[in-house]
Amino acid sequence: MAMTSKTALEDAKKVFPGGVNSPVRAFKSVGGDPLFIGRAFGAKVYDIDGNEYIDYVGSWGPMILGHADSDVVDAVCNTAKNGMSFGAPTEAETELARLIQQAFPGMAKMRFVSSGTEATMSAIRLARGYTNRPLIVKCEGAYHGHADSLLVSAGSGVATLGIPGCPGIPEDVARNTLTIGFNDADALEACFKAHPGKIACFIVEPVCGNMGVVLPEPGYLEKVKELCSAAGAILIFDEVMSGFRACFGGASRYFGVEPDLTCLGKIVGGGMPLAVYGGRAEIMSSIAPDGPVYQAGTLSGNPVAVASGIATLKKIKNDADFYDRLDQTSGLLYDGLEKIAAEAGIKTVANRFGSMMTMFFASEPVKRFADAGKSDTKLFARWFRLMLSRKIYLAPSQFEAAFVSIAHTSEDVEKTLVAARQSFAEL
Ligand code: HOZ
Repeated sequence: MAMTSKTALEDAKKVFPGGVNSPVRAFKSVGGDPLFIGRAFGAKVYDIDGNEYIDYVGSWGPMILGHADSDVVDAVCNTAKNGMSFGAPTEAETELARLIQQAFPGMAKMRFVSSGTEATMSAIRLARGYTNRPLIVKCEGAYHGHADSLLVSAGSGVATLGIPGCPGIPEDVARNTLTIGFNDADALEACFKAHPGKIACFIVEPVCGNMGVVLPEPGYLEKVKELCSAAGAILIFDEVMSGFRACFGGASRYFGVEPDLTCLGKIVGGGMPLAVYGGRAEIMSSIAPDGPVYQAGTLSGNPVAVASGIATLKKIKNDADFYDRLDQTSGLLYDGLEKIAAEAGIKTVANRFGSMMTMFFASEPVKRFADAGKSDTKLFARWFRLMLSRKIYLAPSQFEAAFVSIAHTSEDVEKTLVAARQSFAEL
């Protein structure tokens, strides 16, 4: 008998905790069962039950070209035919690095890894190794992957599931992570004052994505850069989500603030497991084998993932009005949702950075996690399910982003807005 999403989940639960390989996929905070996906093409995903959905999850960010883009698929297939992994350098890695440098000129030197978690974890180690300082500062509700030091007061699945503190992280490790509110430069200044010469870095998503989308207030990024420089601490921008979302570059290019180190993932691998950290050459020269800070990986710079990244970035770069078109479609969706929610009398706050956005079921502006946390998550969950029943696939959490790809058409957006209007009416 053919499997359905329901029976596939039961089967998966026998081998995976919650039946999934990453917690937010389990739909725990919105109810119902996750869709098991059979295939995806362009802006659509198809579940194994035979349904077609307009997809705003986009594999949680990477699929900016839409699913199964033919140039990317060709690059991946052709590369795989010549070997899947060598554990040795290839010329293509340098080619991808050069492309990344065009978008992130501050990444004078970089290191490829396989996931955003690895990138941020390694950047933190580098910052500590380079400065010889123990403490790090992060923002409440920010999620920088699941490394021990970074799971303190984390967003994404940790916020979604309401996990207060993660067992398994020794007190001694957690103590070295200080947390402050996003958009609160005074709090960062206070940290530097309270711990002089002890803070290795401030790691921040310049545009938050993992507490839902939250934008930096004017002057905030400039101020944190100034504070970090004055304190001799490394400023790390985690642009795993914001990288390539609003321009051929990141929030650093968009807002004109250059960090010391940058972490990228998702789009940079075009849907394959590839991420990267990099920045000032002087700092990066502390990484082994040039320096003593050790970090390695069998699949780092994997040729198939690198080919996918090159094909993706080239396609974006060579398309002169790529970001204008993407912005137009994203704006249509964002403006439409705001208008429809207001007409329905539902209090929402929508935040957008280029092609990533979150509609919070909140009544006050969302500038940090404390604001996002006031959202009516139960109402969001009902709306999510109503939208899903109308074949619109959104991230199953209030504290995540919706991603628009270049494959989304204005018709897709119109259909989404019709579904949104009907769903709001039913709340
Ligand atoms: N950490 C991702 C969301 N920000 C979730 C990844 C996944 O479940 O695939």
